[in-house]
Amino acid sequence: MLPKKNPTQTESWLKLTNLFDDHLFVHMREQFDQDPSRSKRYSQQAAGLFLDYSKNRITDEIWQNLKDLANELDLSTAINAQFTGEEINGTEKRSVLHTALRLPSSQSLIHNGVDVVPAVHAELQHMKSFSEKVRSGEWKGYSGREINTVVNIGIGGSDLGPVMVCEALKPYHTSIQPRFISNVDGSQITAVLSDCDPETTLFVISSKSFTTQETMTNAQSAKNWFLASGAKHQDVARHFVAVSTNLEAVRDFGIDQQNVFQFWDWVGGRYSLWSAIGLSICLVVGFNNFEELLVGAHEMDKHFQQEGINSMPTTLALLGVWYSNFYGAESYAILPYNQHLNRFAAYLQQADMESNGKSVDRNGNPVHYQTGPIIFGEPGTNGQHAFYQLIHQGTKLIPADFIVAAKNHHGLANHHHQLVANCLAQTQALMMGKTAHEAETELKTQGLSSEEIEVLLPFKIFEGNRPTNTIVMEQLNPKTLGALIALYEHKIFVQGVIWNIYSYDQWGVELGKQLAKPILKALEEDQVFEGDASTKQLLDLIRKFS
Ligand code: G6Q
Repeated sequence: MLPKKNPTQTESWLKLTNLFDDHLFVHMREQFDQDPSRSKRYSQQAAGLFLDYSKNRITDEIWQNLKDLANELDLSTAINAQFTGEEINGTEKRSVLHTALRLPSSQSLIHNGVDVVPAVHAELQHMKSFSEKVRSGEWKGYSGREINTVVNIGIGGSDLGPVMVCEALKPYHTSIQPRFISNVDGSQITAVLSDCDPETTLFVISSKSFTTQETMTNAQSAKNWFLASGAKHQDVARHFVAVSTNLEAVRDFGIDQQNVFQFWDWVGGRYSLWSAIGLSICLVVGFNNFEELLVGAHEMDKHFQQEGINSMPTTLALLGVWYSNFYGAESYAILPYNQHLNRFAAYLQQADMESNGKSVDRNGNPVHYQTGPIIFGEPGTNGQHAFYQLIHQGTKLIPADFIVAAKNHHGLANHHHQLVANCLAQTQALMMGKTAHEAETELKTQGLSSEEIEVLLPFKIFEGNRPTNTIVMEQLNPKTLGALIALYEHKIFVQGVIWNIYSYDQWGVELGKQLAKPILKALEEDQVFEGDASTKQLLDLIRKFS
């Protein structure tokens, strides 16, 4: 079981509070000047990723106390509880074993008396043989043509992972185009289907529960579209497959039992891309690349399990705690300098905010400290021309992770040099800032008069001392991507352990779903809505206009 200690009641928390007061005015720039070994000391490597965390507001003493905090809160026990399949999702009474999906077939993991690894690998084999048939053209559509488009229909955890990975691995795409339908807004399915040919399109209906309103509505509309094209009911089996834990509901939808890919209730939705939910990834990049993704994640799992408090995920987690709980930072930027990672921040928004957006602790008490931050981000260099101004000179402290690969897939060296230079320059600027003296010298060099300089100077100063981490990999490939995703998964877990919250439930998404039912009924049946005056007014207005 997970420990249930209030972090603010620990000795280390108290020490960190005092250290925070003592170090409030220490500037990283001075720390770098005084200690040239700082970058080496605050760097680490794991699973093909290099992390430089030296541009953070830490000293050796602060760092040691942050680790002591993790120790006092029994992080090692918690890691062991997760990896061995204890029911750490306490409110849903479930184990959390996405790490088991990445175990090699030679290993075993006993869950409720059964080794889960053979079942995991049997399903991987199922995904392999199916994806190879489709990719080789052996699997044909109803008119005898090969499949060239895969449409994943799913939402939340059954969408964001596959979308993000398919985007990230674009250089590994071959003949099959991925498309995604998630929103119940009919404009998405209309746009996607307008580009698809029913004879060459395969639909993957991805839904753990197979009851999610959006997915079921989209799946039914896709089936109607398919049948309206002239296909017959018996052709559905060649164009629709399902990924689910609810086999009965899949059968009721009319999908061939042979074409159902399974997973288990110990795989949380937002941690499910490693399971059969990754089928669309397999179809698009090939099974070997999907396997490499698992290998990279497993390497990070081993590192995390072995190194625990000294691991890279714990480093990121502790730095996040330092800024959230002591500096009061409320947000966190994910800034990949890689266009292929353009959905990475959106993916982490779900992984992090749905996991750690909690305000009740594991004892059922309200928490009186910050928990999960607001995650946002866009790829560099685009973000530089948009929201970076606030990170550099705004009133808020926004810790940020910069992610960059040394090699590219496109071969345009001048583009890549500019990309890398910008990434490194941003972290340097955020750390160093620009002093009044430097700004004044610069303005003088530009030939400004002393009166002009006096007016302009306050705007030209950068305080600096803004914390960043930089994650470097040789190349963004399936293996490093797997390691990168697992890095953040474990970071989120460590923070949940420290904040004494349950990271693997999501009760907060339920209320809106419940309240949508009577509104939908009122809309569909043109009935009077019994509810609050504002909602009633809005509903009446929409009905009047429609
Ligand atoms: C993730 C959540 C949620 C879920 C979707 C889709 O952790 O549980 O985002 O993935 O609601 O659920 P289904 O896969 O059951 O359709």
